[in-house]
Amino acid sequence: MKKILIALIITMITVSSLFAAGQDEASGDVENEVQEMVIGIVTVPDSAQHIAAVKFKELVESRSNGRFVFDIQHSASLGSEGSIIQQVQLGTVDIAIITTGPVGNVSKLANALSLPFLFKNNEQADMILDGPLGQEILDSLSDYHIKGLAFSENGFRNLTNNMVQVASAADVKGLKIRTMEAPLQVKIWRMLGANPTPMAWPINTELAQGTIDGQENPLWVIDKYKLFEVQKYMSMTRHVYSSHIDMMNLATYEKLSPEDQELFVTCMKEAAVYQRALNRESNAGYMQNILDNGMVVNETPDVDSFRTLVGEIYEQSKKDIDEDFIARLLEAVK
Ligand code: EAX
Repeated sequence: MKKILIALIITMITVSSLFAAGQDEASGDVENEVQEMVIGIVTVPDSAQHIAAVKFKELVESRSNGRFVFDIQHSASLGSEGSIIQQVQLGTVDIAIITTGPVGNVSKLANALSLPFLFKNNEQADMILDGPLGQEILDSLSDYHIKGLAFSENGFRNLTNNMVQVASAADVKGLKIRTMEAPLQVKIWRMLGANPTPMAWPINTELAQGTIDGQENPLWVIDKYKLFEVQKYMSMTRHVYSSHIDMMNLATYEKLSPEDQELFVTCMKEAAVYQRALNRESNAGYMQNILDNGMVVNETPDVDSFRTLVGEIYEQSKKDIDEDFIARLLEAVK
C-alpha cells in the first residue's frame, strides 16, 4: 500500500512538473509569436481615421520589432461605425478609430463631446481630451468591454446642402439633413428646425439621389469624398468639434504584458497628436479645393443664431449624461 502511495506521489510530481515545463514552453512560444490584429475604420485610405490607423500601425510594428502586425480594414468593409464598435466589444475586431458621435450610444459620457459649440478652438479641445476629463471618457468605455486609448480627430463640422445658402439657423428650417447614427445628433438637428435622418457613412448616393438635402462634416470629408460634386452650398458653422475615439477590445488589451499595454497607449496617443496636427495644417488646402470645385461657401454665418436654438440641450444633458461630469466639463471650457 505504502509503495503504491509513493508511486502515486512520484507520478503526480512528474506529471505536474511536465505540465509546468509545457506551460513554460508555451509561453516562450507566445513571446516569439507574431500577433496579428485587425484595425477597423469606416472611411477610405488617406481619411483622418486612416491616417491615425497607419501611424499607430507603423509605430507599434517598428517599436515591437514586428511582434505585432496590423491589418487595416477600411472603407466600411467591416460595416458601419456602430457595427465596428460592436465587433470591438466582441473582440472580433481588435482596434478601431471611430467618430465620437456613435460612441455615445455605448457610453453616455462620450455624448458630452457631441454637445454643440462645446469647444471654442483646437487648443481647448486638446486640453480637455488630453486631460483628466478626456481620460474619464476613455475609462468609461471599460464597462462596455472597450479600452479607450486616445482621441484623434475629424475636426470642426460644417453644414453643406443643395437647397439654400445658409446664413443663419432660420435657413435650416425644413432641410433634410443626414446625421450620424446617434439620437443626440437627431435631437440637435430637430432643435435647429431641420428634418434629420440618421444614416451610416458613406452617403454619396443618398446625396446624389436627393434623398437628403444636406449633411455636416469637417472640411477633409467634404474634399476627400468629393461632396462638392453633389452639394452646392457650405456654411462654416463649426457647430461641433468632432473627435475620434481610438479604441481596443478590453480583453485583448488586458492580455498584453504591462510593457505592451503601455506601448499601445503611447503609440496611439502619438498617432493622435500627429494626425490632429496634419489635419489642421491641411484645412487651408481642403478649403481651396472645395472652392476651386465650385462650392458656394459662407465663411461667416450667424453662428449665434444656431447657438441660441440648441442652448437647451445643455440643460437636458445634465440629466441625460451626468450632472457632475457636465458641470466639471463646462467649468473647464469657460
Ligand atoms: O468621418 O459619419 C460621419 O459623419 C463621419 O464624420 C464620417 O464617417 C467621416
